[in-house]
Amino acid sequence: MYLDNYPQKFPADFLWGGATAANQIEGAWKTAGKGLTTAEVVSKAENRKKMSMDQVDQASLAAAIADQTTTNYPKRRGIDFYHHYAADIKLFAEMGFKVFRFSIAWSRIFPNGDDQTANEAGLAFYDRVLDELAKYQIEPLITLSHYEMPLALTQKYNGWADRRVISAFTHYTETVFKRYGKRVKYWLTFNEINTGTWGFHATGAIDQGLTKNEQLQLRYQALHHQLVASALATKQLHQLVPTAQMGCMLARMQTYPATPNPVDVQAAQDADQKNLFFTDVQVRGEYPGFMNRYFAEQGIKITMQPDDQQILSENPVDFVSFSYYMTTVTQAAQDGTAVGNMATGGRNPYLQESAWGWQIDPIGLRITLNEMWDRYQKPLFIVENGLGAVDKLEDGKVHDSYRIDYLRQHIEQMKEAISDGVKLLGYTMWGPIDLISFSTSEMSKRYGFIYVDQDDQGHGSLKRIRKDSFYWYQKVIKSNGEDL
Ligand code: BGP
Repeated sequence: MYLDNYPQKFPADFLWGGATAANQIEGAWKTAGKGLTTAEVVSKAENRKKMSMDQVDQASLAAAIADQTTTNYPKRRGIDFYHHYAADIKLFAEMGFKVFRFSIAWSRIFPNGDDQTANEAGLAFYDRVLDELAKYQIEPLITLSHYEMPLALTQKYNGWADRRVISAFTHYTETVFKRYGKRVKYWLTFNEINTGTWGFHATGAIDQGLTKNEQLQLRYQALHHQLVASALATKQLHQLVPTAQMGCMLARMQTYPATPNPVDVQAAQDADQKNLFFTDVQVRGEYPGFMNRYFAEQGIKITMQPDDQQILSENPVDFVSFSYYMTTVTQAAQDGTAVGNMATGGRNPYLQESAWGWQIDPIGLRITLNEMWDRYQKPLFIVENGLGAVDKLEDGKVHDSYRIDYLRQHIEQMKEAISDGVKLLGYTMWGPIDLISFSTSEMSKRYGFIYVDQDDQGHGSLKRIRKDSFYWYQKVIKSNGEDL
């Protein structure tokens, strides 16, 4: 017998689809009893030139808490998916979607995050969304928390910085598992959990005014609470719905060493480990040694309750999901620390970049898939990937060949990785319908196959228009990735 066989096609049950988040599409920010979220009060546009994104976010969040004055209008409007969901899902079905990733707004279910009873009108909205998906046999993939937190919990507890938020979260997750569990097989806990080290958006914890070390202390402690909450939600799901599967979600950014100099290679490995730390805990169930060393060296002390370690080790996730937009380059600095790691992004002369400076690296996706599979041996799911671009609407059409090129190249590399032996469950490209950008809060950074007639100021008919890429993706799904 010879070993002369390897997969050369996408598996027949491969899940093709698209991904969104509540605060970037829904709108209807105070409809049917919904509470405010942090995402709806941070104000991105102002002061951007003077401050970093995180500083702007934190300053406006602090102001909103003090006097409720700041407003993120685009996030409050979204693309009004709340009222267009049926027509939008019909368009996804027309493309042949097998899966649709969306998030539940916690504050639609519990307006203050920790209310005793759930808001029935909020629960009913997601019932309607699920009904619509079922109509077209589109599998839902639900993110429990995507870059937002009920504002009341930030006011009361400073978000995930406080351990008490864990029980508020698990009350919420228990409620939605009980309500939707029978109809939803795939779940994710926290979107891009690692970005909690970058700023408040993922933790809902304000830390402006603290020293760098104090900030790190607060952020990693908040993240510890999220890791425990994630494990507890996984436990609940497995108990309540044994057939369902829980995934973790990482903003994966492979980083290359700037040169073959071992100090650069080591610095790149170090940056990579800090990125993979989160999935390491969620898959392997314990803090990796390199982080214990890092915490000790930085004077960071993670407070754990006696059974935290057991909770983490007994409840690993079932699959590993991640977003993939770019790779970066890391170089060792004179003092041994890394320069140009994930957060700061070193330039790679071999790669082109998007209009927003995101380095486009399809081969990096194959490398990433191989490394993640090798490290975890758990099924992988690419739950975000795509090109943010300014589209031109001409005579009612959008000729977005640049988007098709980007996606085609990435899908080709996914296929290579499958041939390499990687187990890949599916692919939900980011923003199948144009939505509000996370980083800019603008409409004009578009990802979609479907154009939405709305400008940055919120003017427009909200009409949905199929772009050229719409028909292309339809063909890709129909041929199960053969006709690219
Ligand atoms: C990811 C987020 C998404 C999304 C995407 C694109 O980090 O999970 O919410 O928005 O990035 O980013 P942006 O909208 O800033 O272009």
